[in-house]
Amino acid sequence: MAAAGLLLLGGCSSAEQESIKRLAQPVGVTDRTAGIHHLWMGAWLAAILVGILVWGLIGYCSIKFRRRHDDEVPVQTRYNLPIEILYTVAPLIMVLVLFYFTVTEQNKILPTASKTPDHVVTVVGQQWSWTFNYDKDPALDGHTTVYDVGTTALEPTLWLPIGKSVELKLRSPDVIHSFWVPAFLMKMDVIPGRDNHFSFTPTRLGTYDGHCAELCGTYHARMLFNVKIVSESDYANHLKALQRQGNIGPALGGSEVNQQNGLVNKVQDNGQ
Ligand SMILES: [Cu+2]
Repeated sequence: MAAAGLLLLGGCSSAEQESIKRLAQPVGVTDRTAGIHHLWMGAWLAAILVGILVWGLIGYCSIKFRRRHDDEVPVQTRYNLPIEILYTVAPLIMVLVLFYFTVTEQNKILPTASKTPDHVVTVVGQQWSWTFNYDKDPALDGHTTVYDVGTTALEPTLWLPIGKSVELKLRSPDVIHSFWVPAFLMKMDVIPGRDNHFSFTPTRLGTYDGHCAELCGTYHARMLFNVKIVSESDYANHLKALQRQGNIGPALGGSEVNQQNGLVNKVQDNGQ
């Protein structure tokens, strides 16, 4: 089986091989992702072991109790209490074990790194794009908030500096959205009236894609964005560029989306 596996891997590119080894999970890009990856691999391992056991039992039963020449019906066991208890308790144990590891991991991921993160970004999910407010960022002047914003036609980009702690505050002015960057290996709902937030430190340079993961209306599928993890100097330069462009916030209501760079939202164009 190992040889067959190797043969199968041999036919793939190195990127695909890496992906297969991670069981299709993207490479994590924050200081919180290693534990999530272990949880993912552990859950698969548990599922495979249970699968092998169940398939084994199915195979064993279908051979042992297959139809024979004598056509005799095997003993039919009904209302067997020990067996009933076994297949009630066994799944319960499985769920409890998975639940335990999930909650333990969640408790490690969610606490803020420190009381004063290096950068705070207020993420607004609005129908149907995103606004990223860099709150009074020390990389700028420490008291001006600037923002990036997108439209359904133009994906916005969230810029983050590598190696610095970041807190994302998630806000929605309309309906429930969900902030999902697959490379963060987690997502969190953006709920009107609720102050959801999470912290992390980006650990890998690059551009990663993001989505809204909660069906939020007609153009839900267009709520795409990018995350760019860059050097501290590139981050500071980007914030300065936003300031020069006049993207001075905070922009929390989602209405700024219609004024960005002279872009006018189609809905407004149509007078709707
Ligand atoms: Cu959405």
